[in-house]
Amino acid sequence: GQIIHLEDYRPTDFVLERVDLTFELDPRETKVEARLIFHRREGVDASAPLVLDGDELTMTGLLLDQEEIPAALYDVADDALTIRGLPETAPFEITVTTLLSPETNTKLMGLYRTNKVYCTQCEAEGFRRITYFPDRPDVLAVYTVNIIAEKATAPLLLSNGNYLGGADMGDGRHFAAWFDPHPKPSYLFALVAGDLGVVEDKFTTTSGREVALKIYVEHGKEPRAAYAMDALKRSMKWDEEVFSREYDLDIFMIVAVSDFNMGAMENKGLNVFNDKYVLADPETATDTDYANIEAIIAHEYFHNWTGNRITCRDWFQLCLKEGLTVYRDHEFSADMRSRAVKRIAEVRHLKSEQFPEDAGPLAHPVRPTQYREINNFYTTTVYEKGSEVTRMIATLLGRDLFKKGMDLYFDRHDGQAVTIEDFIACFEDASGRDLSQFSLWYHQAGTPLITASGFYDAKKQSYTLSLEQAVPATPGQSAKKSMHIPLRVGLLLEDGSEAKPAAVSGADVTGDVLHLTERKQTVVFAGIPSRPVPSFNRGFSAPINLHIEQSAKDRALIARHEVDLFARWQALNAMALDNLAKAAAQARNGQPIVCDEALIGGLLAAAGDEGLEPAFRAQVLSLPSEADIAREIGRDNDPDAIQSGRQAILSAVAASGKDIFTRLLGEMALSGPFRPDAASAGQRALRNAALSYLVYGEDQPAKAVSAFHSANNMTDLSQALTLLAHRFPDAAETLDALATFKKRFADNALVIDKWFAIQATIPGASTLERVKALMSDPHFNPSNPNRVRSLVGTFAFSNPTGFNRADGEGYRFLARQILDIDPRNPQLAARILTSMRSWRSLEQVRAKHAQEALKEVAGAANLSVDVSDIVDRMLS
Ligand code: HT7
Ligand code: ZN
Repeated sequence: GQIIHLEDYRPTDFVLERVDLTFELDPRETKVEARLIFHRREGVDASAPLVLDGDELTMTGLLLDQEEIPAALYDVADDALTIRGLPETAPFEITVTTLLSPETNTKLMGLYRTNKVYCTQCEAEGFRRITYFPDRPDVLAVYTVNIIAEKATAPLLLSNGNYLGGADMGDGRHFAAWFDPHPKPSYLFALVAGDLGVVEDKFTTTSGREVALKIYVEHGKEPRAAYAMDALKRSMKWDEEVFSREYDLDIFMIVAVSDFNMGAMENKGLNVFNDKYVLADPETATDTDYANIEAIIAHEYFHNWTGNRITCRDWFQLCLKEGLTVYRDHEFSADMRSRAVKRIAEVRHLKSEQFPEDAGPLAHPVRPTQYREINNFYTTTVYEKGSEVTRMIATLLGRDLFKKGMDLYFDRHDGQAVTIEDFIACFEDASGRDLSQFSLWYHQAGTPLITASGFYDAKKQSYTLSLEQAVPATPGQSAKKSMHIPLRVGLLLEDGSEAKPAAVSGADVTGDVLHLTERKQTVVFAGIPSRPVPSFNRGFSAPINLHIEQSAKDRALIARHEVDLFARWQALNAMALDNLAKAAAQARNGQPIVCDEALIGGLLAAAGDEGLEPAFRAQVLSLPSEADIAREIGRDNDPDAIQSGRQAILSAVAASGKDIFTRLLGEMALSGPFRPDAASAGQRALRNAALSYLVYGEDQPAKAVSAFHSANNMTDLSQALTLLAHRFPDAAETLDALATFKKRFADNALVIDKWFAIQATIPGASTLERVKALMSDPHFNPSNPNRVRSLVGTFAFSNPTGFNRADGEGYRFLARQILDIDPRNPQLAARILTSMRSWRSLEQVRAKHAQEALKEVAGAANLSVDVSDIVDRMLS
């Protein structure tokens, strides 16, 4: 596990021209023949050897232009094949033969088997587990792939690009050939072979080309792929309309598999998906599942241009494709659904996942400059903060110039492997703006904190905002420069109308965007008739923390009158967070917990406001989570006190809002067949939010039991089960409902995952024993990433009181799990371990236990680089 540095980047000595692969598939002994045509790059020393990457390979043949290479001219090490004595200028062909065992490949990288299906995962460095290869994203080549397999078990043989043809081999085997005309890096290679069902459709591009669409799923599950297909067609159309991007092959395929380390993979023309993000029907999928499927189908499809046609020069540039593609999928979902509600959900996610990462030991820049294990950099910072940085470019430039910059990017760099600097240059060239200070967003880690205070001068009719920015120190970066922060601000007058300043000085302003560029800035708004209430960071225009003293009354004014719906939610959320942090302190000190009347008033007013869409009202009612409260408090956290405080606030809101909630239960009821659209989902969300308060307001499970029995879709059913399990964990009704649910969905692993997750998040110390018991359930499979994430991952990430037990047993349990998973699947182990990234903000007894558990992991023998990288950074 050496450290790789960005500054060490050099192009390869040899240029790869073409790749010809032949796979003879077998569960234990797959033979791969790779024919690679290279030439020495101009100017490269004639004695320079060819060095190819490898990982856990068995090589059985090595030829140069079809002649065996003498042993003296090559070396095979664990991770590399080095060949000397190669032609000085002429192109040459290297043929490497390797043997693989897909069935025993438990890392799910390279070629592996899942439910009898052969499948590959090559990003980031999985191709080197298939053959020796220059396995880096700046090596682009055209691939031909021949697949040979048993006809009976693998009637379907798929790879990237267009289908060339196939034939029966007469010996029980058959073959198929695929050709991908678009030069691509090895990480986008894919092969799938097996026996699967298919859903087919067509899409005609703007220029009139017909594309065959195919989604492959396990036999019998075809009807559950209909929504994914619909989302795919909408994504294709949207990318044409909004980004002028057309699809570029005759066929686009998606394969759903049940063992997968991440959500999905954008292999050229052959996306491979975790089946969780393909399969949906009303009986088994929640509204959240539908929304995720839509977003991830879109995300992977959008990669065809942002990632595949234009790819990354090296893995430091990961945000070039990921941040940009997340931005694109966010915009897509905003157009498909409610923009404001989508933005609220995005910001909630960003704050609960990325902000803690940026504030802890794993903080790193959106464009890092060093790594030990690239798999550990598929982070929320690269993805979600990377998306926010792209969004800020759009905010700075405005819609038209942003589009012009994107068009220039596609034009200038199609077919290339490029850097963030190349990307930024397109926006500078398209707009004539200087984005050098703005670029710090890519290079400085840590969430900037803006401290603001306002002063109104009635005599001068002017309003002065004093603003100060600070970027916290992060690992490896102690001193930070001032950033260019585009902060959207509105000034609301008493009657709720927006002040229109006669002049603004002290900062550049475009529309309602204040451009903060200095550490301290004093901005004066002239011509303000009365004391205004500032509404900061409308639409969450910048991913920052804001510190401002604002009264509940002022926040309530924003919540009632802001034209920006996001800002309305933000005001209520801030009000709630203040109150919840206070409640935690009161609980910890044994004081009575006080719920602010303004908060209750604000929440209930929004809940009952029929002028607002139900999904928005549901977002308002969903209080900040225990993790959000811990983040707000920042240090010396006691999860039990946070939970008690939150519980008390919830009960107070429940008591005051009983009538409204009861009314909403009836008003938001839906009739007719289930529809997964955003409006229906919003009604279900508001109804379930109301139900949740009603259940928390009572001592009896009757309402939850009745909701459980009357539910006719998975959203309502799983919500009811969650309420029962979390509020009445030991009631006979709960045991009964859990058993009924399990029996009904015993043959659907994705639904059983919900059953695991609901139980793993039951608050309190005794859940650890429950989780341990569930690990012996026949439905649990320690080798399947979805099962492990649902039970162990959900417990560690999403059960603050259960996991952070004061006696440290939760941490010790996790340490043992990590050491158990690591030898099989290091990526999965490393990811789940990041659940402990905020351990330093716990109170000292828990923090000490957490540190000891981490040390236990760090000290274990034979740790993977993945886990040792994470644990070392967390302890340093
Ligand atoms: N680009 C994909 C990343 C991915 C991945 C990375 C490491 C190991 C396994 C993986 N599977 C997928 C997913 C995406 O962002 O679209
Ligand atoms: Zn992606």
